[in-house]
Amino acid sequence: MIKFHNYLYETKKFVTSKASGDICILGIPLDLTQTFRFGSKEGCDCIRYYSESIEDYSPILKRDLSDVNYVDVGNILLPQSFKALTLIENVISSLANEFKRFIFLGGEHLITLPIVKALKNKYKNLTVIQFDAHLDLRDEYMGEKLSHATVMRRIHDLNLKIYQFGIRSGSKEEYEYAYKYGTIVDNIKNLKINDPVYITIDMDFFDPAYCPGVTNPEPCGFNPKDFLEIIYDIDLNLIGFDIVEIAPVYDISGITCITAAKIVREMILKFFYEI
Ligand SMILES: [Mn+2]
Repeated sequence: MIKFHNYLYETKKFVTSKASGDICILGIPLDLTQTFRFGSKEGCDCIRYYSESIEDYSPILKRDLSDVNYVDVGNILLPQSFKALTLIENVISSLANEFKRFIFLGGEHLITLPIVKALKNKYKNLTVIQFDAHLDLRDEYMGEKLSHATVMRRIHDLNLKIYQFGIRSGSKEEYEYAYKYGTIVDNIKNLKINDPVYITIDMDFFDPAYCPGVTNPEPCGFNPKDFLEIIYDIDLNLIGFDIVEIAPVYDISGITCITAAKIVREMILKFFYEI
């Protein structure tokens, strides 16, 4: 976010050695396994650009970003190949020694796999909450085990507890898998989780009327106000979160990116204000 005070993006490379702070913002511009609408690697920079239009102050939380010690370390320079996954995991393992909390701006949803792999080494019993229209529980998609359509299955394979919320799309097999393991939750506010939590937000969780600029829009979704009311209401030991699957080329008015920027601000101020 440009509003993020120690913005270091102009070097257009990863500059964590110059950065310091409690909270790290990292862009992960991966757009590798899309099969429908492309362009998610531009998401991180577009969220930053549109964040210019929002204030630092949250009138609901009565807190201000200027009172939070965060740093935007820019984007990882990535090849658009599966080698990127190892690179992402290594960078985040290194960041995990320098920072206490993490915000990742995607990029496609597959980035959540190396992120979680890196963070679970430091945070035992890491629990993952997914806000998404899609289950992403396929064992493989178009012959590929690693895909934005299989990412939650691969995370579940790591023996991590996952909760899925906002789901309204998936194959029969994915739903059977979800029911077998009880991953879908209807009411997120009632969850009592004492373990460290990581949240992944696929922007297609929201209704396409509010967030049209996504790779796989799915009708009948949530509105941003309902989402934020959930966020204001739940208490979690949140270690980090990501926002993925924005395709700015389809976000003509910028509303998807502005919504993402506002979510980043509110989640920082809700969960990372006193750490
Ligand atoms: Mn999705």
